[in-house]
Amino acid sequence: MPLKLTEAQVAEYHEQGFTAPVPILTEDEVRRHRAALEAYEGIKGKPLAFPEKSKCHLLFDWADALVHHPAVLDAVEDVIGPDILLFHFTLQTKEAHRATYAEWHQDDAYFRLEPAEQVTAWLALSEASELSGCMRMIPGSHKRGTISHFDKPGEENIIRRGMTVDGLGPKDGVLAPLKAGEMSLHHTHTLHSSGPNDSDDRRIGLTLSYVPTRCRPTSETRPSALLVRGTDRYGHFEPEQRLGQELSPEARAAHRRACGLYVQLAGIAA
Ligand SMILES: O=C(O)CCC(=O)C(=O)O
Repeated sequence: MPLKLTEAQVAEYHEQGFTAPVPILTEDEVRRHRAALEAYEGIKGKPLAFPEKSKCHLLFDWADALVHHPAVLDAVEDVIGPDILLFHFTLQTKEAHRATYAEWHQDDAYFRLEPAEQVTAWLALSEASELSGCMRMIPGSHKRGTISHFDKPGEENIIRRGMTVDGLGPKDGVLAPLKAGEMSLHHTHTLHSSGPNDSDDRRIGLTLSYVPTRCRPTSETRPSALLVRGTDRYGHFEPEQRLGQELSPEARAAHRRACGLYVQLAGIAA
């Protein structure tokens, strides 16, 4: 019996390379976590940006709570098993009426982990609809393995390096719309993209990249990861320590180090 997903969603994940929507947060949780993010943005006077939007679970209590949320981890366990590392996390916000987009890509192009079992949990803190630029997926593309990518950075590209593949347009694939508090799961080889936000609200999404502890980096860099459930019998990643005091000098230093390792691996701060 799956812990969180339905049997049909587990089958869909393995057959199509993604499943959505998975209900995760209550309305109150959405409100609280969004308010915590936006309170900080209010102090700074701008949307959360690099480097803070990358691996923000090492800086902010709201982000630490979400990467450990039992419903998130139950759904992730349903597809990769009980020993789980958080490998990466980027807050992906599209401001209202902005042309921000993501090119078609596989997450594996950046992460380069073996075996190819990384799963991205994309959790919505506001509505992700076709109008606000929700994700699009190519069903079954995860069965094609690693596809050759090239860099295509753009001013409004949500991922600065902008790796992409040939042969797909902005309206290809199927939409994966989510209400605030819902999540999708997609496989590391699933081709996905997203379009602009033409709505009146910000589209706020958390891309939570989880791996089973048996996954290892294929690069020379040994990136960091945070054990969020189970046991790590392998030690393939430099262990991250769970956030102590939000935004403390210690937290800032740990965040800087982890982001530095990730940049060496992926060639970007995203
Ligand atoms: O949030 C989005 O629209 C796209 C994010 C994405 O594709 C990624 O982070 O890999």
